Amino acid sequence: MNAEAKISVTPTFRAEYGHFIDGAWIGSDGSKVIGLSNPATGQHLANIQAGTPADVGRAVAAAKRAFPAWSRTSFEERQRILLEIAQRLRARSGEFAVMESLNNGKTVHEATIHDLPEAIGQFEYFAGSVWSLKGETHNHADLLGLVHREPLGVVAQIIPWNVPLLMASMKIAPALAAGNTIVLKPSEIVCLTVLEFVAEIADLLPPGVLNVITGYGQDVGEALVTHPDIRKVAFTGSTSTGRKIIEYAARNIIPQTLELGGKSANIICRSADLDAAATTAAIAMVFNKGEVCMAGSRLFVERAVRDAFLEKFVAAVEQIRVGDPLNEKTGLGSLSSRMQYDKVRSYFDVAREEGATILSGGDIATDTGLQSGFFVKPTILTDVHNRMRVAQEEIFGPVTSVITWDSEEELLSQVNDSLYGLAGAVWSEDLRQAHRISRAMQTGIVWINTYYNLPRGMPLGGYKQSGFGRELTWDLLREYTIQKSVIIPLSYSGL
Ligand code: TXE
Repeated sequence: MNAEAKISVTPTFRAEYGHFIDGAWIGSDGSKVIGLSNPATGQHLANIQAGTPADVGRAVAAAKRAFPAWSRTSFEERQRILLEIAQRLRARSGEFAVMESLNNGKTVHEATIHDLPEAIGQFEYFAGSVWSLKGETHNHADLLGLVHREPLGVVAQIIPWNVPLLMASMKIAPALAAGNTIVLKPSEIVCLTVLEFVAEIADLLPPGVLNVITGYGQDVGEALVTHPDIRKVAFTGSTSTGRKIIEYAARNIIPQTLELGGKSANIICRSADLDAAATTAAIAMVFNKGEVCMAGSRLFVERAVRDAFLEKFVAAVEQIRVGDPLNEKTGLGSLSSRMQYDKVRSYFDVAREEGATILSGGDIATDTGLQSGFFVKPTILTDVHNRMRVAQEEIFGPVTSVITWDSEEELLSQVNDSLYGLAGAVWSEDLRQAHRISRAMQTGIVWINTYYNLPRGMPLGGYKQSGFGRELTWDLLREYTIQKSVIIPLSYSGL
């Protein structure tokens, strides 16, 4: 291994985190802890609280108390605080990138060039959004209508383990901008950066405005979402847990924003720039170890260019170095947990049983230079048809199924034959064809001749079982506010 490429930043974080409630760190009602560890080495990092419904009750009560004052803060004040949060993150971004890598197993390079700038960007972007909360006027001949946008109250936010700091930022920034108070539950598997981030910004917010409860989903999730004082839930995670969230939300009829799984199609047409398409398809497959809801996990290649494309694609994938996430030359780090490791490996067996050919990878990676860790080789499956489990189910690892197509009609029926519809791409130098295909794809994002390129403000969200609601955009403030119509006749009408 290249020792000189190893990152030298040593982050500062605590040995144990409490729940963050009403501006203070407190132990759990149940006094049990959960260990956070480094999936690449097995090293213990910190302990967090295994929360209980009673802890949830305390956090919601604190957020409810803080709401009236926070909802009345001026736009200037909210903007100033959001920008200051961004500034605090920027000042420690090197440390946070290493912490994210340590706890999640992603490469420090990805955390540095993606997770941190994007997380900072969320606070800067939504700092500007406060000025969009200005409401509407309706000028009728003898009547004035006003439409106010009011914050909802206490919102519940539940996030996963794959990009924790960015997910927390995507949830916290718009909710605060809109004037809500928050109870956030990060993943019990990876949340070191989320907790250290909250510790870093604690003094910037009045007590109770942002509260964090840690613990297992089944222990605190239902208590949180069904609490009678919660006015909205925002969730990112699996489709099966998303279904439960909808059931919980139904009890008190609260709105939901759900960002769930995906099985995105990356489509290669005969006119594509094959070099660019192959290099990018490799990134679409291994970025964040494939633990991304938008990963390019179904690769539809037109038969005429199949062999030429695959040669370039295999070459690009086999160049990727699997190993120590802290080494700046590493392209693919450790999967986040034993759960993901077992899941991804089980799909290698499924692929074999279903008759797919493993063109590259299909195994654990042992030559990483580390003694332990959840490392798998980037894996290309061919001889796949779209109805196979490997093409239908979210594997959430660096695994791509290659499906060959002949006609656009047959292509689109397969692309859209999926429970999911989050993202996808089409590679074609024929712009008419690219637009035609992009319009027909039942998916929330379509990239043309690029992948994972999401400029600030463009909405992210799904079709079908990938969820509903759109994040990353000012429009999200609509989901964090409620409209009130005020009607004023300009002369006495008797009605
Ligand atoms: O997800 P869960 P898991 C997919 C991916 C992955 C699979 C399983 O395919 O392999 O889901 O991952 C909380 N009430 N995605 O089991 O359970 C949980 O504590 C309330 C895609 O980790 O959805 C965590 O904070 N909350 C996805 C969060 O839900 C509950 C990202 C996500 O965990 C709960 C992650 C309950 N009953 C996984 N049960 C994406 N869209 O990017 C769990 N949680």
